[in-house]
Formats: sequence, C-alpha cells, structure tokens
Amino acid sequence: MRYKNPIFGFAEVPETRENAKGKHMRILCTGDLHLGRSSSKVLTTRDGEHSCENAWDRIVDLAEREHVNVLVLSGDIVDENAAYFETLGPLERGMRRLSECKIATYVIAGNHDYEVLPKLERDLREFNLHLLGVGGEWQQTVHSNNGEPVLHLVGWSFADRYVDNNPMQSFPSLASNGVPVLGILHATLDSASCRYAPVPTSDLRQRGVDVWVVGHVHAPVDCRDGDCPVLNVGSPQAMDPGETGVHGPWIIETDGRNVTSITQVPLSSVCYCRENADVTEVRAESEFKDCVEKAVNDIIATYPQFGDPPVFSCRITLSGRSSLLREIEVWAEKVVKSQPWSGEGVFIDEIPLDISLDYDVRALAESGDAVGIAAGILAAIEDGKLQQDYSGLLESVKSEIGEVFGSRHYKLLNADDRPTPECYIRTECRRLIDTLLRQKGEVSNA
Ligand SMILES: [Mn+2]
Repeated sequence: MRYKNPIFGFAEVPETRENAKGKHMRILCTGDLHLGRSSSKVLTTRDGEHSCENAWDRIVDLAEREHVNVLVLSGDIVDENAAYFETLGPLERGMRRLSECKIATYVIAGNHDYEVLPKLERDLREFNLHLLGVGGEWQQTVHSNNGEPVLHLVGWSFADRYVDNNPMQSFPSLASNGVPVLGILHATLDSASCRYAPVPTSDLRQRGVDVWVVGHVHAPVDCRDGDCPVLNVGSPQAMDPGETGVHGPWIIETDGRNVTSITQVPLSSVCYCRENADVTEVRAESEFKDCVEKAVNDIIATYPQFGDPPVFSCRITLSGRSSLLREIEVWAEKVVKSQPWSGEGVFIDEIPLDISLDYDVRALAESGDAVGIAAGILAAIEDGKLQQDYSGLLESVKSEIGEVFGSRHYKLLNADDRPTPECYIRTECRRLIDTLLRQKGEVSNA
C-alpha cells in the first residue's frame, strides 16, 4: 500500500494501477486550468511546450493511468469567456478519452469562465460532464458506482465576473446518507476585501462536508487543520513567477465513509522558485557563480525526486554584507545573460540584490552629510522606528509605489512583485551610501 491514512504528501504514480473496487473511490481534483494560457517568463524550445492545453492532456493521461473514478475541476477551466472555439477542441479530446475510461467529470465555473462553461457543458454533456451550481445557486448531486451511491458532491459556480458576497451564506443543508461529501468552490479564502467570492475558511467547516476542493488562487495550499481538509488545489500548470512551489492535481481517496488519503501529483512543466544566496564570503567572480549554483542546487533538491522534472525558473535574491556591490551587480547580470545552467533545465529569471555594504551604519549616521542622513534612515529601519522618525518619507514612498503599480503599464505585474516601502527605502539608501562612499574613496574595490 503506497498511501498511509490520512497522509498529505506527494505521490509517485505507478505505470499501471488497479481499478478502485466497491465503495472505494479515487477522485482526481484540480482547477484553474486557464486553457488558452501558457507559463510566462520561461524560455521554451518548442511552441506550446508550457501551455495549459498540454497540462490538460497530462491530467487526462494521469486520470486514465490512475484509474480514478471521478475528476473534479474547481473553476477557471477556460482562461477567457471568449475563448470558446480555441478551447472546445482540447477539452472535447480530453473529455472523450475520460468518458471512454468511464470517468465522470464534475465542474464548477469561476470568474473567468462563468459565461463560456455552460455552453461548453451543453456541447460536452455526452462525455459525462456535469456542471454544478450554475447561476450562483448551490447544487448537490450523488455519484454512484454500479447503482450504489459512493460520493455526494455539492458545488457552486460564479454567475458573474465579480461576486462580492460570501457564497457560504446560502449553503444548503445536506442529506448525504453516510457517503463522503465533497464540496467544490471557486473563492478567495480569508481575504474579506476581495471581489472574488470572499470566504473565511472557518465557514467551510461544520457544514457536513468531508473535504473541500477550492479554486481561484493559483499557488496550491493545503489546509489540514481540523477534520475537514480544505484544499486550495492551485493551477496544475504554474503560469507566473509568483506561483511558486509544486503544482499538480490532487488525488483524494475515500473508503465509502471517510477520506483516507490526499496526495498531490507534480505535473507542471515549469516550477517557479525563489531562493536566497548569501554573498558575504564572495571575493571573486568564480566564487559568485558557485554561490548562485549552490542556491540552484538547493532548489532542485527540495523538488519531489520522481517523474519528469520540470523546467525551473529561478529568482535568486542575493543577501549578506559585501563591499563588492558594483562587481556583484555585473556578475549577476552576466549570469542572467549567459544562463549557465540552461542545459540542466534551470533558468535564472532574475537576481535581485538585497546586500548591505560592509560598513557600520551607526558610525556613518553620526555625520550630517548625505551619507549620514541615508545611514540614519537605515538605522531607523533596523530599530523599527521608520514609521516614527520618518513618517513623511514613508508616506510619500507608499503613494509613489501605489501610483507606479496602479498605472496601466504595470497592470500585468503580480501584486507580490510590488516592493514594500521599507524594502524600497532600504535599497535606495544603500545604493546612495555605496555610491557616495565610493566617490569619497572610503570603500576599497578589492
Ligand atoms: Mn479565478
């Protein structure tokens, strides 16, 4: 037996598997397929190599190989409501294969496909596709094996681009007859000020549901507190650098009464990673390269070591103290340009610098010149007194950042790429001190 009860972890999927027998169910769960999109900011060798359509094909392969009984998709299957014709082909191809394997598919609509999914469902119904909760009304259904009920499903779909209220307010009472209950929802968990169905995770518990499959947020999170697991399944294909971690569908197993195991199967062809590299000991370019390479190796070592490895797209942030700021900046640029590990499937997306110059901030802050002022600000950040001593500066940086990231040219940037005002001020103060000290010849270039 490969799975222990109940474990959360990564599954290595064998070549062939027996069909689930009796009341035992194997349920493959994923969401946010965003058919029509591809992974961004990653070098590709073949057209469509990192497309979401390819990920969909691999999901169907997996469903077949794993002999799952049911596939559950938690919304945003299609990237845009307009993309009906582009996505009908790949969806139909996959649905046909699933139905040939006697796998039923239960799906809900998200904020991206609330309009197109009902149309697709009408065209693909012959392939055992069931859309639940159309129009924002909770809907329940029972899945049976040889005439015997084995799984109770309850789902809710987006009826519009925005849903400001919490859909759990209209959650129905359930009559599940003792079989496991699976809830499907497209929502933002634990963020009240959000226009995409804000739901506190606590609202999902004590409702008679045994496991929740939640879509919308692309980075997977499994919340295992309590006896009702809430799986924020994430997108099976990682699409943006902010979507770090392992992406892939989840397999939920039940024994007719309870959920017995939950495992994730790595499936994305791209893995976005963030890692730190301390450059304090670095004195030469070769040492710099070794230092970044070590960070790269750490990334690869923490990824599940089975199946096809993904392409890694890495952001390596440099930290520590150094007097070689300028040199390191040049070496980092060279690494990004030359991509020395591309042969091993590792791409360096960015190498941001978060290095402190090797000087005594407090000693510098004693002087009244520009260096002293900038050093004083750094000292205030270290002491946690920025808000208190430099509130005017903090406010103006805050509003500048808001303006830049709010402008339409930056619309595509992820919110988590936005620097915090504090981080921005620290970087700029260091840059200023570094430049001025070098001009004064007080820091050696050795
Ligand atoms: Mn969504």
